[in-house]
Amino acid sequence: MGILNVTPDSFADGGQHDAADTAVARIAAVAAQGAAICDIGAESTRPGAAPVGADEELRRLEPVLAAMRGGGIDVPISIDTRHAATAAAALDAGAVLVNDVSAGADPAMLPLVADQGAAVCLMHMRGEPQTMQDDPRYDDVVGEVVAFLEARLAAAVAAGVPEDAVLLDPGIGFGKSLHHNVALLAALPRIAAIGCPVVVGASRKGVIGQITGREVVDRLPGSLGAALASVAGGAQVVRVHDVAATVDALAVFQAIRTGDVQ
Ligand code: HH2
Repeated sequence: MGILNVTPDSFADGGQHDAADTAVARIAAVAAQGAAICDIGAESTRPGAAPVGADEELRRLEPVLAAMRGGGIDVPISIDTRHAATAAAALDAGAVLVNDVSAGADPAMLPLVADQGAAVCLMHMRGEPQTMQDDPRYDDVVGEVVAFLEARLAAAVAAGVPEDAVLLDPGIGFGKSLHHNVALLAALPRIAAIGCPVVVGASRKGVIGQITGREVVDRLPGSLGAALASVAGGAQVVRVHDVAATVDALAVFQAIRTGDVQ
């Protein structure tokens, strides 16, 4: 899953793709580099970010939605939003997946996904982006995240979303310390055992910086380590900024793991 943030303030690519031409070019590049899906977000959810309403999200997304409606985009699109109104507009323009970092907190979100026959990624977050990194605490981070994801999966199914249309994500960096993030990355088999495809987004995040001592722009090697470890642990989707490098790393990893080389 390649990332496109049409935001002025995302932590890794803020301000790079918020003009119409650069956003559409980024989608084409993500596809050409081998991503199976392009995840488009219009609200930064980095620690400390102020919330963005659906109106502003839709204003930022409009050029991309217009390109989607015009048929100029040939990679499956995921819409990264907490707002059902934004998800509805993106699904209407052809998106196939709603990536909701609040796991369906908007009461209209899960019924919308069910009605539209879309898929949904439900992510664990503790608190709100603005304050989530203020001393997050858990008694048992893995157990609490697993229980939350199971409960949100049940809520999605109750709303009419088929279980096989749900993906689950432990939410790396969303209200978690370094130790919490590492514990969750090490516990992916437990999350995968819930039975849904697992998504992991660790690309260029603070956990990579804390382990390697690198600034955001120098976190590609560390991010590749996290992507490979995630897939080894059972993740089916890795959400990344550096698509070409990740595709190559995964190709080598999978060839060795399966012995399938032509
Ligand atoms: N992380 C971010 C945003 N959306 N969605 C899922 N499912 N999993 C994640 O880990 C995840 C996510 C934050 O990363 P990014 O979009 O690069 O930055 P920002 O929130 O600053 O736009």
